[in-house]
Amino acid sequence: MGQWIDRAFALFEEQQRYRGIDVNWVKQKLTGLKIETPSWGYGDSGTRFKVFQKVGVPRNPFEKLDDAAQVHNLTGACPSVAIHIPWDKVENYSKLTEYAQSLGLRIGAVNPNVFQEDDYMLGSVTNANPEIRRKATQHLLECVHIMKEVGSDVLSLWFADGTNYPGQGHIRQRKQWMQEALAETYKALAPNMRMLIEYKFFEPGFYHTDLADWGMAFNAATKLGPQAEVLVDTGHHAQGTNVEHIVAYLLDEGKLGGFHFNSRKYADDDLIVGTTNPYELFLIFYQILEAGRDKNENVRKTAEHIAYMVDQSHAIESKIPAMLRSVLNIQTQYAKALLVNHEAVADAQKRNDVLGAENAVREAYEFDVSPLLAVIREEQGLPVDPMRAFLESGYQEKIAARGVGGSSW
Ligand code: PSV
Ligand code: MN
Ligand code: MN
Repeated sequence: MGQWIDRAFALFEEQQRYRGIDVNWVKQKLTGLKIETPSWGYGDSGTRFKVFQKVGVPRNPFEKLDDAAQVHNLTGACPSVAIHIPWDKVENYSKLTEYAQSLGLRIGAVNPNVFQEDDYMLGSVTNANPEIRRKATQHLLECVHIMKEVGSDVLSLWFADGTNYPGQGHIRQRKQWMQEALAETYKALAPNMRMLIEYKFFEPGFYHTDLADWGMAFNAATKLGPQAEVLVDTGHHAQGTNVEHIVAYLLDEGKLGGFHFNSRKYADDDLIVGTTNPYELFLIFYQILEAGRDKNENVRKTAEHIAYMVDQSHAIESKIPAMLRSVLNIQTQYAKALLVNHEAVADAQKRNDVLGAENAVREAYEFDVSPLLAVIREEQGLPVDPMRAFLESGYQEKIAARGVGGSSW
C-alpha cells in the first residue's frame, strides 16, 4: 500500500504544482477540518412509518460517546459530539463531560428539544398558551445552563413550530413570540457562546413553519446580535434550491454559523452526506474557501469559525459505518474544493468567460484526491482506509452484547 500511495501522491503533487496549488497548504487545511458528529446519529431511527431496532445500538449517552470515539479514532477528524436534550439527559453532566474527555472527545453543540412532548403539539415558543411558551423558553435556558456544565460554546436551535391549516395560528403574533423567546435565551449566553438558528421549510408544520427559511433565521439572528448566527441544514430546502448561494450570502453578511450536513433526495431525508449530491457539497466548500480569501476580515473570520456538524438519521444502515462514510465523504469534497485555483476563476470572471470560469471550478472536482487523503491519514498515524479498519476491528461484534432496544434518535 505504502509504495502505491507514494507514487500516486508524487504524481498528484506534480499535477497540482503545475496548476499553482500549494499542496502543503492543502494538507494543512485538510487536517484542520473538524466535523462534529451527532449523538442521535448513533441511535435507532426510521421514518414516520417505523423505527427499525438494530442490534448493538447505544443504550445511553455514554455508549453513544463510545461509538463516536470509534469514528474519531479512525479519522482523527471528529473530536466533538453534539447532544440533544432530553434525549441525552443525564443526572450528572460533569460525569458525561469527563467520560467524553477520557475518550479523547468533548461535548459540542447542545440542542434543546422542544418538539417531542405532547405539550408542544401546537407549538413551543410560539404556542398560544403562555404556560407552554414559558415551559419551552425555560428549556432553552436550561440548555444554556447545561452548556456551561459541559463546556460547550454552541447552542443549536431548531423549532418544529408551525401550523397545518390557514387560520390555525396568528402568524405575526407567533413571529413575535419566537423573537421574544430567542431574545430571552440570547441574554443568558456567556460571551464565548454562540446561538445557531436553524430553519426548515416544512415538517412537521405543513401549512406554515415559523422559521421557514434562511431569511427568517437571518432576520431573527440579526435582531439578536453578534452571538446569533444562522445554521444551514443541507436537507432543509426545496428541490432545486441553490444552497451554495445561501452559504455565500450568509458568509458575506458574517452570519453563517454552522452546518448540519446530510443528503436529501426529496425532503428532510437525513441521508448520508455526499451520497446523492457530492457536487453540491463541493460547491458549498468552494464558497467557504473563497470567502476565506476575502479582503474583509469579518467575512474571513466567519468562514473560519463555521461549526461543521453532521445531522443524519441512519434508519436502514449500520450507524458507525454510516457516520464514517459521512466523514469520509465530507473530507473528499473538501479536499477537492481545496484544489480550486481561485485566481484562474477570478481571471475568467473578469473576462466574462462563462465556460472558462465554470471549467476552472469543475476542474478541481475532477481530480482523484484519494492519494492525498491516504497520505494525510498515514502522516497522522491513522488507517488509510478507516471504513475497512472499522469493519476489521471487531468493535461491531463486541457491541452486539448490548442487544436490541437501544436509544431512539
Ligand atoms: C430537524 O429536522 C433537525 O434537522 C434538527 O436539527 C433537529 O435537531 C434534528 O433534525 C434532529 O431531529
Ligand atoms: Mn438539522
Ligand atoms: Mn432535519
